[in-house]
Amino acid sequence: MEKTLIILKPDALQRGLCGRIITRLEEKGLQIVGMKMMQIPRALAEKHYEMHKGKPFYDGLLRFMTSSAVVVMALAGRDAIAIARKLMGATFGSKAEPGTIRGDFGVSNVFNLIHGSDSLESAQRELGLFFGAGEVLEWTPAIQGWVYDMSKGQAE
Ligand code: 3AN
Repeated sequence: MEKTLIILKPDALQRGLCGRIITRLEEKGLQIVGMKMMQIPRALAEKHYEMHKGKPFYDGLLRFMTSSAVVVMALAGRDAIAIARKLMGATFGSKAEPGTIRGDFGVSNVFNLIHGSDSLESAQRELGLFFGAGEVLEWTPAIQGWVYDMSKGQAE
């Protein structure tokens, strides 16, 4: 199964929205395979957002992401990366469609509640940054055969 890195950003925790956001991800059928809380150290935030270095919003983004506790999750599922991105909605809360996490819970273009990896390459890189050996678990949900058609030996 494909895996993606999700971060519930400081505003999600400060506003008490973690439960509702995680519920949406779980209800869709994405499987939690790793989850922990942390306050992201500056050096880790720099690595995570290295592609944005030099952009006008970079310093503010790093200050925000390191300002308070976050929840970091590894989610697994068929097409988990694209599915999570769709559930999140567009980057800016002001533009995100209703029905998406950012569209329903936020208006800010900076405090946008959630991060999700944007490609297979990013997911592998980001999971490696935030999770150490043994922190992402292999487990099979008992209901997997009702979430996916497994009759051909793979999730469909
Ligand atoms: P997304 O999180 O939707 O993948 P990216 O990867 O383009 O968005 O940007 C990473 C993060 O940088 C966003 N989550 C957002 O918090 C912030 N960001 C991106 N563009 C801007 C901008 N123009 N102004 C302020 N913050 C921005």
